[in-house]
This record gives sequence, C-alpha cells and structure tokens, in this order.
Amino acid sequence: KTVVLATSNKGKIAEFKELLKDFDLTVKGLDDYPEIGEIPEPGETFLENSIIKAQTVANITGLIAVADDSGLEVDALDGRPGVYSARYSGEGATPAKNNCKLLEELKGVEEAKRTARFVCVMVAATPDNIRIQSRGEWNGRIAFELSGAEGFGYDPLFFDPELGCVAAEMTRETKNSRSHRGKALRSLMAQWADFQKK
Ligand code: ITT
Ligand code: NA
Repeated sequence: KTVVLATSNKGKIAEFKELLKDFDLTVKGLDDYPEIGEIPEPGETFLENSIIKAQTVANITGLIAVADDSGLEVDALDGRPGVYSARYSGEGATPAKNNCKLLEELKGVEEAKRTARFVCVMVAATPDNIRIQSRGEWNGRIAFELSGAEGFGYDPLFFDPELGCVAAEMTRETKNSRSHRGKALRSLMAQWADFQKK
C-alpha cells in the first residue's frame, strides 16, 4: 500500500516517516509529485485546509493521501497565529522571522501567561472521497529565548513543562511521543484499522 503525504514541509515528512516506520506502507511526499505544486489554503480552520490538501492530492494521484494542517495557538495572543502560523511574519515568512516576531509580541509577558498549544488536524482521503480525520494537541509555554537545533518551525520556542525543555531539544522519537502530530497520527491509524475491518 502506498500513501502520499500531502505536505511539502520537510520537517513534517521526517516526523511522519519515523511515526510510520513500523507499518507496511510505502510513504511518498509531494516532492515525488513536483507537478502538483503549491496547494492554496484559503480555509479559516485547520480542518478546512487539511481536507483541501488531502482531497486535492488523493484526486490527482489516485492514491490515499494524508494531510496535516497545524499551527501554534498562543493564549496571550488570543490564539494567534493559529492557522496562519506558517505565514505569521507576512510575505517571505521564514521560521527565523516567525520566531522573532513571536518573541517581540510576547515581550513583557510573564512566564505563567505564556501558555500555548500546538494543534494538528489530520485528514486521510481516498480518490473516491472517503475521509477520516483526527486532531492532536500539545500544551506548553513560549520560552523567552531560542534553544535547540532539532525539529522545525516554532520548536526552538515551544517549551514542554513536563520534560523541562523545548521541542527543538528533543530527539524526533521523543517529540513524536508527545506532539500534536504524533497524537493525531496514532488516532488516524487506529481509525483506519477499524475502518478496514468493517
Ligand atoms: P504544508 O501545508 O505543505 O503541510 P506548512 O508548513 O505550510 O506545510 P501548515 O500550513 O500546516 O504547514 O502550517 C503549519 C505551521 O505551523 C508550520 O509551518 C510551522 O510554522 C507551525 N508548526 C506546525 N507544527 C509544528 C511543529 O511540530 N513544530 C514547529 N512548528 C510547527
Ligand atoms: Na501550508
């Protein structure tokens, strides 16, 4: 069986591949389908965007596609950047610029008020429009400075109070065992197994 990950984010793909390594699956990414290009994400929710990405890729490839729409919700910013996490710092956004903007916006906000969560909404879609979906969350706090070199995106600032370090200081296995993405994918795979039994 082949699944196509409907993402061009290399950090996500690396985490998916680790999470799926014990399944008997051939895992492809959008880099295997350069003709698909950038998929527009006009949705206002993680679910809308995740459905668009998964169904678009399933329809074009004729294979099962799995999409991950995710982001960081910061309580002191009323849930921003949320679905706009990738584009937080505007035109030409990069992880470095996004992290810099986040620290700037949280200047003067005390530790106890820096609570945040990563959210991941995953959708598996087939070419005949069968879809299953799942959601995972990871609660933590925004640190006062960047640390670590693992992971991607906001990982250098996302502090996990139970482990006492930021996501970018975790191995891929440790991050997957705690993350929004790991939780969402485990739930999706369980639902998929149930669905195939029916
Ligand atoms: P695809 O749409 O191609 O999957 P993307 O990076 O644009 O790639 P999203 O639209 O879902 O993905 O945006 C999610 C953003 O949220 C991502 O770019 C990061 O900035 C942030 N993010 C999500 N999960 C993260 C994680 O595990 N660690 C750090 N940042 C994360
Ligand atoms: Na995206």
